[in-house]
Amino acid sequence: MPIEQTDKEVVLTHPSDPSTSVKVLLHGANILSWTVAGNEQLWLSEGAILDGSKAVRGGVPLVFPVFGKSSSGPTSTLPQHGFARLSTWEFLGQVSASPLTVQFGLGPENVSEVFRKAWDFDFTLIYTISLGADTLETAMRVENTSNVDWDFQILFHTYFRIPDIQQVAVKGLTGTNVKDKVSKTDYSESNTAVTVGSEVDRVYENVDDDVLITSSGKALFQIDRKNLADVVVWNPWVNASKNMGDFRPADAYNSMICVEAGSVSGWTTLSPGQTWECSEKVKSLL
Ligand code: TA6
Repeated sequence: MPIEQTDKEVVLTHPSDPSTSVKVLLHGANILSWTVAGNEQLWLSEGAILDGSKAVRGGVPLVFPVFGKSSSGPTSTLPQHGFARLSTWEFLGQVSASPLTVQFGLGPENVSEVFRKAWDFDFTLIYTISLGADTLETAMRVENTSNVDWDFQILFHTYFRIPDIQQVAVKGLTGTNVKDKVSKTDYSESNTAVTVGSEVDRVYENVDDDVLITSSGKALFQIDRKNLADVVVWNPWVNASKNMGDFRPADAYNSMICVEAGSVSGWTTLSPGQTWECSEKVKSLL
């Protein structure tokens, strides 16, 4: 069956290869797994909590309407990274057979009272997921269904599974402005290949080039983005991994890297009736 649905999750299986699939948890519309020819492409923590009580540690959590924590404005009382990853989305069904494509929806009616009070605007999010033979495409349509303007940030917080962090590099970031949360500095990236040898938590702003994740010089993933100008690179390394209760095993920082496509270095304002769209296409080159 190309699409299997339970009350908790939806699984898409590629029509011509049963070992190529994507699994989506309705909680957060969080992609938990993406396999290509039987090989898992995403990292999911062994300690990930999947019962809806917490954000999922791994796969592709959705960040909306705020990235991180904001100190002022309507999103300032929302939790880190907003409510999209903490809400139960509606499965809207299949929209195409080739590529196999499904949609999920989120509106105020799906958001908890607490978050609604915190961010009391009408909105509609339509999340589209397409599974190709070696690609995973995710797209988001944001609509302001209220009668006032509101601002938002959005990001696909993708956890990639990698063989060894010491061999990994991220390419396509050269010359971009970086907001480095670890060193608390801003600078222009001079490296042609960004490597990880300690905790990394950076927002690369207005990245023009396609982004490539490589291992020992061999391309693993190619990331194409539409309307997602920023790229966040995160690896918690030793200490921050230990400080996260749901990050397991503790040395898993060796096997994951977050390379996150987003619109987070500023805010997007939507007026009543206006819509905004973005997408990311990841190609597995393994
Ligand atoms: O996207 C990187 C980041 O913002 C880091 O600062 C780190 O906090 C990470 O997200 C995980 O955030 P979480 O709220 O899921 O623990």
